[in-house]
Amino acid sequence: MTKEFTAAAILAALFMLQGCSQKREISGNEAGGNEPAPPAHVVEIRAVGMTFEGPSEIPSGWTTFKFVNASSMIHFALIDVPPDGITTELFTNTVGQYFQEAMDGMNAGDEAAVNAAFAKFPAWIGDLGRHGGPGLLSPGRTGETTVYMTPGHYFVECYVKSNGIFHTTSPGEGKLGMMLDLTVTEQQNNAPEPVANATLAIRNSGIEIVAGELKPGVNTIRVDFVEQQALPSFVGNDVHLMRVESDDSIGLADGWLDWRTKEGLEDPSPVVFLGGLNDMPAGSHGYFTVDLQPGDYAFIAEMPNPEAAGFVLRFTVATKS
Ligand SMILES: [Cu+2]
Repeated sequence: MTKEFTAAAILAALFMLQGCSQKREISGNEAGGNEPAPPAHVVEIRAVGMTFEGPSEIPSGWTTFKFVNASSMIHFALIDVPPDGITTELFTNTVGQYFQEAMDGMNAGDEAAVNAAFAKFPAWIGDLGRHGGPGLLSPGRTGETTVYMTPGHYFVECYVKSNGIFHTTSPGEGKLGMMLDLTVTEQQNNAPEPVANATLAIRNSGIEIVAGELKPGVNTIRVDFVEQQALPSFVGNDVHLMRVESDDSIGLADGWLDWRTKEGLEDPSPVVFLGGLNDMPAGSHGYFTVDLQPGDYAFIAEMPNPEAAGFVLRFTVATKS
């Protein structure tokens, strides 16, 4: 059971890797008009329909991913670190495909089909790493998430579902779902590390604010992954920011954040998400920036029943006095 769950967790991770993608280089020439070109450390990734658009190559260093959700669906942009030689195509045709088969089996209540799908996962799935990336972001919004990128090969993926189909799943022969290949070069962007006004610590027991405070206006939030874990559902610790607009907001989000259920991670989401930071290894840290109007919010994790696991942290942003 434990072994199966571990394998499943690994698979889940792989799932995330598959994603959409149209590759293009973002250059100053595309800024148009009199707008200055964005600095090299700001990398725009756009969600357009069920594809990602973004550069295929970026310099290394502290990198701010400006995640523009230009679609009508909720998405995230998880950065995966694939083992050597694993391409987005291979990932799509193996792990992505098998996750979808497992999901189809779950929806049909066919346990044998689920087990058969998980049994197909390649051994390299256990070597798949995660490196943060922008958290859940509702349609029409822009999020900013900053992580330190070392040279290498990465994938960006979104495994939200539409009509029971993971966004990472190939929409047809030879096509990628929400998956983007990203190569980080040896060239340095020389960007400074962001300065945060609040710091969150994530442990396997939950999320807490360990320094600073949230304020009205623009907040840069540092997230320290003190601990990381591989849950039976194949996901780990992360943090997303949601609006709390009614008494049932937390409960609705809590039920939605388990991808294994029919309604889980299915677009549209029952609450508004404002971004966050996806899974990173223990001992690492990243940042996300969000403009907060006065109101009620919660940090929450994408895992089964985050509230019971300690991964819901409510807070209120008061009106400026
Ligand atoms: Cu998506």
